[in-house]
Amino acid sequence: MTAERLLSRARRAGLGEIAEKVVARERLSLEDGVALYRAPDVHAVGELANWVRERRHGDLAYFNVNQHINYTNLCNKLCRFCAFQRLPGQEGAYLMTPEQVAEKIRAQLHEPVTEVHMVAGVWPKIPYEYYLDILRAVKAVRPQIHIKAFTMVELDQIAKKARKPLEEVLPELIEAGLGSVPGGGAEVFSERVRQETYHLKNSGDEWLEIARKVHQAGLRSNCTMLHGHIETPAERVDHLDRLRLLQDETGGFQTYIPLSFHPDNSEMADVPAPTALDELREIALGRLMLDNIQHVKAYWILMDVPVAQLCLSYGADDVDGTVVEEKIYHDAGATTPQEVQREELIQWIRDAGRIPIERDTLYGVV
Ligand code: V47
Repeated sequence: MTAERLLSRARRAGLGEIAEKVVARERLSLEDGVALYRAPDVHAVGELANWVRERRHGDLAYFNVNQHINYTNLCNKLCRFCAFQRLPGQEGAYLMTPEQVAEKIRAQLHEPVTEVHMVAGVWPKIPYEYYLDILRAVKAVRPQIHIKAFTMVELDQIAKKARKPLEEVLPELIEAGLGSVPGGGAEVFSERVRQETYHLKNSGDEWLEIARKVHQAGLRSNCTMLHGHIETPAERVDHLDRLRLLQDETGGFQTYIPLSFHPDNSEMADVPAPTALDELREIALGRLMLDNIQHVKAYWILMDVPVAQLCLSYGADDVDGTVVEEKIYHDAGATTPQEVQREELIQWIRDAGRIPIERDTLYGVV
């Protein structure tokens, strides 16, 4: 699409001034962000985001061959949106031993897996050594694999158990095999929302401070926002802006992933789930507001696959990976498969009109 057509389409949707900034590569303001959330024509918002996406990545769409391991569902944070957490003695509660984690890796040795994504609940009785042991257990079975593990919230707990500052703990985790950090646990930085739905979890400022330390230790991380529950458009824009400001400082975020709320089996089961149009808009807002983060991921596991395919024309350039055994979203009612074959993922991307590129965790082409 030419710039003229983009501008005239945006003007008809009342987004002319924002479109001019997009074309001129100017940073969008908080007011622009709220206007994009409130714009009735979501497709016009998507076209702006697609313009930015194609300017950065052309027709390329990234995926990887990965494996998820959720090593425990024991958690003391009691987030009201979460259906995965358990307390000891509750039905289904588990904590994998390092040997069980190793067994999960061994079970996929026949697949060309390049990454393990390892996150879990926060349980204070788990000793510091356990975290080092599960990293070493993975590397002992598959030395070449990249370990993307431990959200900022888990890292906070790990440092508490180590009784050392995070700055000293991170090099030890890296030595044991940690390669990068996933984006979870950020939820929405708004203190109002935190008090109502996850008051035991780190505050937004704390999450950002841990991410800063992670980046300063030389690790890349991802970042997320959990959307579609009780947060307002202004609170979402504030969240995106705070990610953008930290990125200006550290440059350590490589991918942004909006996570749409899945209400089933959670304490917030009465809150309606976001619609497909909400998911498309959220991807577009991420692409338009986060002008300094290279990638935007449509995590196919939490969307219907056709929605993830559409997201590739609404700002996303990545769909995550093959996954294998996902628990957090399937406990919360996701009906997508838990695993997909590499060839199927490639076909989904081709069917969406994009060129599939297999990447490793740090976006090296495989
Ligand atoms: O931290 C939990 C969220 C996150 C629900 O970095 C929920 O590449 C919606 O962060 N409805 C974990 N969201 C998943 C995550 C992630 C996923 C894929 C890729 C990457 C990456 C990161 O899921 C949690 C929390 O924010 N979450 N329960 C729920 N019911």
